[in-house]
Amino acid sequence: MKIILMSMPDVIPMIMHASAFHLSNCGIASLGANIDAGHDIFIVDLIRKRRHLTGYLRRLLLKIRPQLVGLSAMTWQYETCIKIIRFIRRLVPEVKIVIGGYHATLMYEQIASSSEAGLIDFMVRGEGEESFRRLVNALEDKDRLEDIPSLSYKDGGQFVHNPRGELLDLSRLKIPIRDKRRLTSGYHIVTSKAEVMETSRGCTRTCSFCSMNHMYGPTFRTFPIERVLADIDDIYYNLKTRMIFIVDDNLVLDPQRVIHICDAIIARNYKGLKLNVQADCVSISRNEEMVRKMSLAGMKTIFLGIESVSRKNLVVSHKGDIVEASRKAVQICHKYGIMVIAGLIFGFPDDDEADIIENYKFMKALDADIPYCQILTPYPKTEVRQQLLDQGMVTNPYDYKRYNGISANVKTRHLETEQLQYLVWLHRQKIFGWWEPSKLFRSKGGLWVPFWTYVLRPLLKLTVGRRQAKQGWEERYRTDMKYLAGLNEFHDPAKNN
Ligand code: B12
Repeated sequence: MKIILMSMPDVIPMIMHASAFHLSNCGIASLGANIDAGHDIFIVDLIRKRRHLTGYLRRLLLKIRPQLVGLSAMTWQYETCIKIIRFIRRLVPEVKIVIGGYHATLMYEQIASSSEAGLIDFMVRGEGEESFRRLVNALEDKDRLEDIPSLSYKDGGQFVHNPRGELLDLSRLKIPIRDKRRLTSGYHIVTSKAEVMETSRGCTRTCSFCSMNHMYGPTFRTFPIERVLADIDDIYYNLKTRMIFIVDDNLVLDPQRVIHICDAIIARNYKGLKLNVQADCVSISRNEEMVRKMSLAGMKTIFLGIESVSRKNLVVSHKGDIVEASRKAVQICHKYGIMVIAGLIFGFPDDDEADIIENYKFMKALDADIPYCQILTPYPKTEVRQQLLDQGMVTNPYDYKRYNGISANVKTRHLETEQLQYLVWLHRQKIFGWWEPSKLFRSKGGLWVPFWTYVLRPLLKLTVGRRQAKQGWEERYRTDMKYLAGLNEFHDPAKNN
């Protein structure tokens, strides 16, 4: 059978620009790798085809003429996903369509009773490898749809939802597809070629804004060290890529495991390996020896979710008191030469302008290398969504396209949605200004740092700064928002084609 698996083209400006972070999708690459032999599988990350989406899709579909297309979408990408499905159906009407990923997992019941249900043949909820493998077999009459766990299929035109399956034994999964079966290329972080891999799945923390609970429950499973090394070998030797983004939600839940992995990586003596990971402040702040090993193993940046330093907000987000922990975590990371991307979330129900300023000032004083700021988003089925709905704080409950982490969909007791969006933008400009690379960044950031400091930043200051002096903050804000609003407005490929 000919199968195409696709991830969506929608992107937000990560760190500084919408083109800075273009990574492959680990989910579809793992699904494709784990079907049984005898099928032609193709992996396509549409983030790399954003500019020529319609033409690319047409050529791809007409050339391959797949029998099955699988699409992966987060909540905010679902609208684009549906547009693409319409187009696929028009070009290859006989094709079967399966969707999976976060939106299908969270919203399968709503999708099943929506007007789009007719466009979709199957949904896979949760971890997909085993259900997808069996679905492919069932389409060749080698398995039965009604026996496949976590699958939603149609019977008499209506979706039937099979019970969810057990979590998978990760030691049985093959490494993701990164060879010629992956038709898109050019994945990068800023100017470095980059690939993604996993060392674990799940997280036992209970952050109320996170969607992961519905994917894995509050569990944490790890891949065997040999598999982690096989993944690195594939990326390092076969793809000659040195930069790896480890997609684990929280790499450091088991510090002893991290030390074992680091020792194994150090023993392999990969030259120039650069690993980027996500971790929690508390584990980092309490495990200096682990951080030292992480640095020796090539870990260069850590994303730390600080979220908010206002005490009242930490109660809402279930983060515990991480103010001291975050200070200590940044200090330890810097001591071992690891850069910190620090995540902040604005828009908790009690936030006012003073809280926004306080949080930015805290972040500046923290000396984290890059601030990553989001606005509290009421993702479907999260605990925080229900709390915010109950308090009447969600101003956009259903236009999920705006659920991208940077658009305000809530208000607070002190700020209307538009004010919140504006003040988060304004104080970022005022407090951080044109980003100043930290001391560590200057010493480790390579050629990109002088390029930013001496070429790009002066240029931007001159052009944007001049425009702003003339037009004022509000006009510049409106220009930025217009850019954001248009970023993922793809031409509906099903229209006029
Ligand atoms: C790594 C990661 C990123 C990376 C991107 C990596 C990449 N390749 O693009 C970065 C840091 C850039 C990122 C950014 C964002 N992310 Co993010 N990210 C993750 C994270 C931590 C891991 C994703 C991953 O690779 N998992 C491993 C793979 C194997 O699992 P998977 O993708 O879930 O796929 C499995 C199943 O879902 C299923 N499946 C998936 N697709 C399909 C398709 C079919 C056909 C089938 C059958 C099955 C199936 O089977 C797969 C294999 O088991 C998740 C949280 C998590 N731990 O899952 C958040 C997560 C996906 N991100 C999220 C969000 C919101 C974002 C942002 C919008 C905002 C933000 N947080 O910054 C941006 C948008 C980025 C953009 N495109 O512009 C949310 C999505 C919530 C939602 N309800 O939609 C999550 C769940 C985090 C959360 N806390 O809730 N992210």
